[in-house]
Amino acid sequence: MDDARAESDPYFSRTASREEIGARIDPVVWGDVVGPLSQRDLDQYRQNGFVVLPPLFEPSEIAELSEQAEKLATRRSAVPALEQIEEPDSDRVRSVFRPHKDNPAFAALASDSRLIERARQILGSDVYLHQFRINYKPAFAGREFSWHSDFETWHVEDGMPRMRALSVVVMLDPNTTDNGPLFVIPESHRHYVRCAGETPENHYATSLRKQEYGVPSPTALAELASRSGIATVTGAPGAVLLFDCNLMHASPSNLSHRPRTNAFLVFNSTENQLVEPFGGRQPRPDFLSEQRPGL
Ligand code: 6CS
Ligand code: FE
Repeated sequence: MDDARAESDPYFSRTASREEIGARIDPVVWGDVVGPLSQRDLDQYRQNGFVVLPPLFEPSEIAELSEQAEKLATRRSAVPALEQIEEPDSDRVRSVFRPHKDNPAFAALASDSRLIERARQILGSDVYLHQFRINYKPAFAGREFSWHSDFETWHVEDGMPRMRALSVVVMLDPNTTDNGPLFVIPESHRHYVRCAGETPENHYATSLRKQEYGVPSPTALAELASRSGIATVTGAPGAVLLFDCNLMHASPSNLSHRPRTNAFLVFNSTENQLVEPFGGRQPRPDFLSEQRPGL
């Protein structure tokens, strides 16, 4: 490892042609904030890097959010095109960022205490919304997401200093083994894959459709997966997945006859505010990383 580099940035990545698996130096559960998660939930989260909670939302709440999500998926001229991401091979909507900006149902979800209290409990501090998106996977048409650690991108491209953030996924449809569910590598959050290659300018313009940098090699993925395999995350509508920002995850295309729409809310600790991107490029736009201090 490049020791001098690591001293100034323990999570440097995409600086060399060689990839490397390093260690996480941050806690997973930061502790000291009391909340609704049980000790068992916290232990599972700490050990595996994720935990699936049974539905926290009523069917009527999920029905309303699903209806609103459908509305947001139709292209709206008032919304910057960049916030509505299309599939790599068609003009179908793949993701809508910032659904809370002009939609009361998603605005309410963004400040829902059921989510915030749990995020606070894991991160051991107050939290704020770092990124909010809806990922759509229509029947027969929703495409895959490559293997990646979100943190690797957020660190290099957005300037998130430490691993003190998490994703809260609210399932708006049943997530089943055949409709493009999330795949995770349990325990991978304890390692850090320094990816090879350099980040191209304005990488986000292509990476949100199909990510190619910040994607570990098959060798690194095999090494991580050989320890504890790959888990498929399934759940009923309203179920909530909490997963660590550095958990290796991916998802296959939806080849089934049923859609899979999920809301992804990323909470960051208020003690982990963004700084300048560690990869040396311009910060990405606000819709990918909210509350960027005036840099
Ligand atoms: O670049 C990002 O921030 C996003 N990309 C992926 C594939 N996952 C997390 C995040 O939404
Ligand atoms: Fe991701």
